Amino acid sequence: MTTLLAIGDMHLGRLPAAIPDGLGSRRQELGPEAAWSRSVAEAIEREVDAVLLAGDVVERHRDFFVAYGQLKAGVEQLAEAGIEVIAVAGNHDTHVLPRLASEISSLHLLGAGGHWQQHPVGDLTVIGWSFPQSRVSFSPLDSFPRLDPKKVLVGLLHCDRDQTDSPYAPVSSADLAEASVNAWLLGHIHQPDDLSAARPIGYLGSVNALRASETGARGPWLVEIEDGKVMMTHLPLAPLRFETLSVDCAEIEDSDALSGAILSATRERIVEWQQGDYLPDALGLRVELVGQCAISEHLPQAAESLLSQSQPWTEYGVSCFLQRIDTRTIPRLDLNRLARQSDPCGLLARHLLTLDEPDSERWQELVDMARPDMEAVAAGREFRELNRSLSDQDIATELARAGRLALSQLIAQRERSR
Ligand SMILES: [Mn+2]
Repeated sequence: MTTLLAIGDMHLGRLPAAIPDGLGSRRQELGPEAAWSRSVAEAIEREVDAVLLAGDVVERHRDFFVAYGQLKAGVEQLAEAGIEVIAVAGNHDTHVLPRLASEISSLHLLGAGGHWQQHPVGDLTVIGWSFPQSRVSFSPLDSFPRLDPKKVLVGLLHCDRDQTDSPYAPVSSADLAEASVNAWLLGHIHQPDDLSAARPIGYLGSVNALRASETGARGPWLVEIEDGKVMMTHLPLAPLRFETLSVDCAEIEDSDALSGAILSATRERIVEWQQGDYLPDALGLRVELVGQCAISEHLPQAAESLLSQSQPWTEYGVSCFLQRIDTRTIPRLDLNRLARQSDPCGLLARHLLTLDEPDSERWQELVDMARPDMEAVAAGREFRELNRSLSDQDIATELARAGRLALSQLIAQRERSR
């Protein structure tokens, strides 16, 4: 068996964003350098054959010395353990990575100057391509060699998938699928893909959360290759993690109860993670208050004051902090009574009742009607890195939320005009 540790966008030199003042002194130990040291330790512990870096290893050109020190220490430890390090350059480190590779002897740059290059590791071959300049508006796959590989071939590439006009090496999913590799390990987009398929193709994601919007598990991937089969496992060892936490406010009758509800939801989440092998050192919470709530209209203000007064706290050794709180609760409404009215409120109430029946034809009609508008929003530039497609259920949930808000506002308007 040949094993690899594959690392996505690392951005050495960047400090993690959205750390509260209370944890400011620990910023360094929550950043990319810490994620890199942990990955190095993991690679040595697991005795992998090689460590693969999918580009954007370094944040900027002027981070040469920072990256030199940090990368060199890790690469040398790996070399001592007999583990090779193979990297491709991305759009952030087009110039600095080749310079680092020429200074650090056991760091191999693959595909320099935009020429596909192969490198043997154990029973397999890694093939990669590096950015020749920081903007590349053509697909590197146009020049992918015609191969008839006898051994397992693993592709390593920094690229922008399915973004035709991108200046960062645009490639299409179809071209990726067509290339004669057993797996594509990609860099650039910070949201990791599901790589559990028999032929994994996708983004490794950032190795540590660099922004608060990078929610969910982050870390390197263990790649195990045996009998021609590729198996990938995400190792969420990032020191900093941001997480979306939905808190159901159905039982909350008083704004003082909000902090307790958030605390217990946080605890529950960490207990879940304790079943696995890794806990982050720090956890930034993006709380979403959801559900039907009796004091829905008071929650935004309660949330704002809670957020402004909050301090980091520790739960099972994890430093937790509130990064934001969004109120998405809906007022409690008696839909069955309202649905009998022959006015706009009645119509809206009937639609909302339909949205509770996902198996009905009318439910599908409502979802289909809303899809074009919602897809246009989801495709917007600001959401692109989320790499998210909308399911019918996503649309129905959003329609129900918007509908309930509109309905409660209609009722409030009518009561005011009485
Ligand atoms: Mn990039």
